[in-house]
Amino acid sequence: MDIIKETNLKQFITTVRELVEKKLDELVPASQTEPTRLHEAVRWSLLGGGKRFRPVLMLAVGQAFGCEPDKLIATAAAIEMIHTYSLIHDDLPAMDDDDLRRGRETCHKKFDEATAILAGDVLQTLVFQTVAEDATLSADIRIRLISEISRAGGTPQGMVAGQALDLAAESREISGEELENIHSSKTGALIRAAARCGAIVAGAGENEIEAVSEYASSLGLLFQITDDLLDVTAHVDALGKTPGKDKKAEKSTYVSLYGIERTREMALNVHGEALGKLETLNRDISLLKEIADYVLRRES
Ligand code: GRG
Repeated sequence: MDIIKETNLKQFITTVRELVEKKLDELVPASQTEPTRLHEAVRWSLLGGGKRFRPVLMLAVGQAFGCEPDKLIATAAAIEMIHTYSLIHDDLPAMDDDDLRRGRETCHKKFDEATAILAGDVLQTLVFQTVAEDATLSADIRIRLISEISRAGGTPQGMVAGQALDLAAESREISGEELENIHSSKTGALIRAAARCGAIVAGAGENEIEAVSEYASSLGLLFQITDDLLDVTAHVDALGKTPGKDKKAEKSTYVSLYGIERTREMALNVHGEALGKLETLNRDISLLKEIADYVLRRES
């Protein structure tokens, strides 16, 4: 498939969502596959909505470096799988204990806790199978992608450690620096990995990968800041998950530490930083700029 022609982000997002959802549907076992309850649960969480932000970012970075979607789509789907596994486990009673995700019942509510844990486990391992078996890529690239994604998951700088720090920080006030550190690992690591994987598949140089990485770090921070704002300002229908959860869990957030107005100013500053990091790239960065604008203004 050729480079996606749409330069408008809205159209690009629609096209990427279609591609990713088709790929995800192919990659996960059909609901009728035994054990059916497990596979129904995987499909319930994976194919039931979601912005597909990380795949959009990966394909937009790949496209900026001239790479066609065929080489990017399996890894983008894999990144959506690891993200979905984290959401399933995050919603469990032992963690955030939530009933609503992506506008419908969370996995453990629809099915049961054991099935939800196992559905997350299936998705986490399917991630690495998907990348390892992607015949459109060389073995070297596949190994590099597996390294990037696994680092974003389980290392001390990754998502799981970030989740542990986040849980440990509940019910106590933390510093702005601590908050940034939690989010850099919990949310930022996977967003960074999505962008880096796009650049790696596209054959970008090391300096370019670093610039993309820095852009994605700012984008991840912006994503979290707007998440905190939405938790206090958005309605449940737009959000598709329960708003007001942070306050209820006595979590420190950008809003609880700095108030709404200062948090909005921080969002603008971080947005500016993200754009600044793109300037060093001698590429068509229009979509990547639009993604930063979208994260700044998002309503869900
Ligand atoms: C349980 C290992 C483990 C990790 C959980 C990402 C995460 C770590 C928890 C999610 C908690 C949360 C609400 C974080 C705020 C930012 C964020 C990652 C939101 C969810 O991602 P979206 O908005 O969700 O991209 P969709 O549904 O659109 O894919």
